[in-house]
Amino acid sequence: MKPSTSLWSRPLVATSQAQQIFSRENAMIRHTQRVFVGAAFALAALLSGSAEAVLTHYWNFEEPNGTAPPEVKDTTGTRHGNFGGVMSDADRSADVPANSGVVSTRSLDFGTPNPPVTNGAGKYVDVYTPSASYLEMGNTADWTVSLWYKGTDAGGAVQDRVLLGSTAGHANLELRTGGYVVYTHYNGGYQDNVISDAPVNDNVWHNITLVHYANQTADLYVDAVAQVTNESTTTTAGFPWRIGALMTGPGYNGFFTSGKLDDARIYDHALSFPEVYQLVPEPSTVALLGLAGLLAWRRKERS
Ligand SMILES: [Ca+2]
Repeated sequence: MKPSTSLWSRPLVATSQAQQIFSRENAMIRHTQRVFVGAAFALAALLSGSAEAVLTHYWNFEEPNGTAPPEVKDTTGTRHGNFGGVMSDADRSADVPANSGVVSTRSLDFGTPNPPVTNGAGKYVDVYTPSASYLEMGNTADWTVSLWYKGTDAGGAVQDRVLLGSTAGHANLELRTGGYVVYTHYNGGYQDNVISDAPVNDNVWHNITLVHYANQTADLYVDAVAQVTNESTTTTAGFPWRIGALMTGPGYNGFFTSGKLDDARIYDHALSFPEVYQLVPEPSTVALLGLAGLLAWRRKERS
């Protein structure tokens, strides 16, 4: 469209006091607009879910009748599980994360300690046997694993205190000595570079989210606060992450992880920071850190 002649031919006039005021007001309006646009953009990023992110496996432990196999149902996939060791339906707990963003009435309580001192057999969920196979997380694939953990487990050496995993693939999401959450992976030696800054064993519900990229790097979040980003997860093709159990690594049944677990999810997609943030929608203690994280993520996206 041809621009208006009157607009483009309007003569410039000398600066007057009125124009200076007008100019200052314009600057204020532009500044306000920028603030609103920035806030709206942040909000849009926060609220927009990725249409590409598919929740492929979801264990929420809400089974109304958990006494018949499969006792732990995969509500979006087919990786159902059964109680292992001395675990039973009585080990469902009403202690649930209050800010998981979904209605939760039950978690699974694996005991503290697990196993009970008076009983050598531990509590875990076996997600291997019903499918007769491990759920293999590709070394060179995008995926995200998210879960809620509450406990006081002191952690341990490699494969001692597994949250999700097995001993079949030399990679696990687990608790290291001191209660740090770590995505251990084997690359000629066990790598602990994808590890939390702070322990997660303070008996408070924590959301733990591991975002893995096809280029063999990962981000680790605790309560939607990035602990590490773009850390190497390089491992050899023969040692992927193979999930066969919750709260132990089958094959090492002397080791069981203490505490409670809820709302474990697997996505076939590397969630963005706003999507991770949505998993912890009311993080009263981390809201400002989350906002800072969002802004950092947006800067990273732009760079
Ligand atoms: Ca639940």
